[in-house]
Amino acid sequence: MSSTDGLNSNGRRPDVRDVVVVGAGFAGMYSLHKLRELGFDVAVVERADDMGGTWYWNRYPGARCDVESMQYSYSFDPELEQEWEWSERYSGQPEILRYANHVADRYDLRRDIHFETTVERVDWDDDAHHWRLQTDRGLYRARFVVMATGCLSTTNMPYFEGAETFAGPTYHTGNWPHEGVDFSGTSVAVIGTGSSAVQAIPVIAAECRELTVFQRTPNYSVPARNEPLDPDEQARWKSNYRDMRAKMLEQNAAMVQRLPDGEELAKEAEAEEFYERMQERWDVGGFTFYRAYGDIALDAESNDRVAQFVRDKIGEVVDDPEVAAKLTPHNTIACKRPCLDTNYYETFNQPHVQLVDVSENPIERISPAGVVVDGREYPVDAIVYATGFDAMTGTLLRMNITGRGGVRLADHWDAGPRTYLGLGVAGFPNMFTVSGPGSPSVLTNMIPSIEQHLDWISRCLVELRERGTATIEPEPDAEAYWVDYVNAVADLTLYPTCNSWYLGANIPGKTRVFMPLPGFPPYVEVCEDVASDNYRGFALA
Ligand code: N01
Repeated sequence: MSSTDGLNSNGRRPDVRDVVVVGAGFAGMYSLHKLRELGFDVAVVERADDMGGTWYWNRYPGARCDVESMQYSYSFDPELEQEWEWSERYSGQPEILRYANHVADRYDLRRDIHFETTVERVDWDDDAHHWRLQTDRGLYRARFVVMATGCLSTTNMPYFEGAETFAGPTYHTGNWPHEGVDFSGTSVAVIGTGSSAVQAIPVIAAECRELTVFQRTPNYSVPARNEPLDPDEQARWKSNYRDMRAKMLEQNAAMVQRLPDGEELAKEAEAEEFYERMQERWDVGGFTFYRAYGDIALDAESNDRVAQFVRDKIGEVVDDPEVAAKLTPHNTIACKRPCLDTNYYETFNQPHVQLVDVSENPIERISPAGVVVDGREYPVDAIVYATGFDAMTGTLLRMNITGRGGVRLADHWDAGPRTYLGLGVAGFPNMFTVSGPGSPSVLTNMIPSIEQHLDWISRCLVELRERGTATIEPEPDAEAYWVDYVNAVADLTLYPTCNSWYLGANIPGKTRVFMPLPGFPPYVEVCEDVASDNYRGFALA
């Protein structure tokens, strides 16, 4: 497609592309492939020097996907899914990054990706009806922008007095050195006990001389039971991939579990039956644990029964009762993103690993020699910040986006993110957010969610092209309705009851709003319905 026969090309400047996609992770890669195949003139801008998004940045020891390999992959090309061989039940970061690179080569993606290009401002030009993206490598113009910026792509570095005075090296799990880090013979501090730390701690402990973990909130973790992928299982999936993909899309989290979902209420189960069911799932490993009963995320009494099962396990696994008590959470289980682990609790039985509880006495400061808590200095050679991300909104807000009439996205989202379907924002025409706030996104297997969004966006762009429609944007009423709807659905669950990053509670000053929408299948139905009903709730002009 030439630059003159693009979307509503009348009077269009030759340097205005059809679409600029921001980000070259799994969302950006599929955006490029899909939209290019449909004849759009697309460029991708990416701040990293290569593909992979999350899997490019998160190279910390033990980084691994919590979604099983046969399901954490693209479905758009049956040949691709047949030819790629996964080696483990859950893929490690290096293997996922190899897969991303394979996809990039197979579909010749690199030629339209501009690496090492950071977006600094994004402005809608009301007169010209296009976006201007100012980057550190120059200006891009596009009729449409696709924000494929990821949900967990801006790291959270909490302020600690004296952090800059620390004499040794510091690392953040979300921005790990590519050459790797050799911890052998050293003493290491890990700050944080979220999913990243739960994966990294056992691996760092196996390498270093001494490990000190600073824990503000203990976390529930269930064994992943990772293992080499059984070739028969891989063959079974491959011989039936279309059906399996369809089954995945019927699930709330867009992934099938190893055991069937229990529909019964946990609080009503007989003690023996309850224990056997939970134990079976504990042994099988993975998120199937949370599907044992139908009401774990809905009913406080049922939830606490399941939480107690995990608390008891911590007590059984951890030798020192004081350490076990510190590691034992008392909040709602699965309210923060559940962790899967390989020997996490067991690691605290090793004599060179110590746990420092900073829930009541926060980290006071970082000294040149280490971490200071309650007046005591813990000397270390290196500090690993496993302190998470400014999730879902951080990266979008950092790009200084202004929409119609110069309205800043930061102002429009002052009281929390507002979107329609998690796909668009009122006053920000022709801008699509992939897995944006208000969509199931982080509560699902991300790759199917990404594909669903991109399939919807590309259908929309094709239809606009066919009709000669220049702009699409959510109507303010539709957006307001959607924000209320997302909150109402979240309030049916126990999710809003703890300080999670889903709520923005991990970032000081961030407005607390539950950002993702629970439930993938009903969401997909609404998206389809909206598109089929002439993009109901969107203004087309
Ligand atoms: O980050 P987190 P993460 N002083 O925000 C602590 C995905 N992921 O990088 O709980 C002391 O969960 C903080 O304490 P608290 C997954 O979706 C996926 O681990 O706020 N501690 C917490 O313990 C996951 O949920 C995979 O009290 C401080 C930790 O830092 C998401 O990424 C693997 C502190 C941050 O935990 C984020 O996980 C890994 C302070 N001032 C991650 N500030 C997969 O397998 C923060 N903390 C796909």
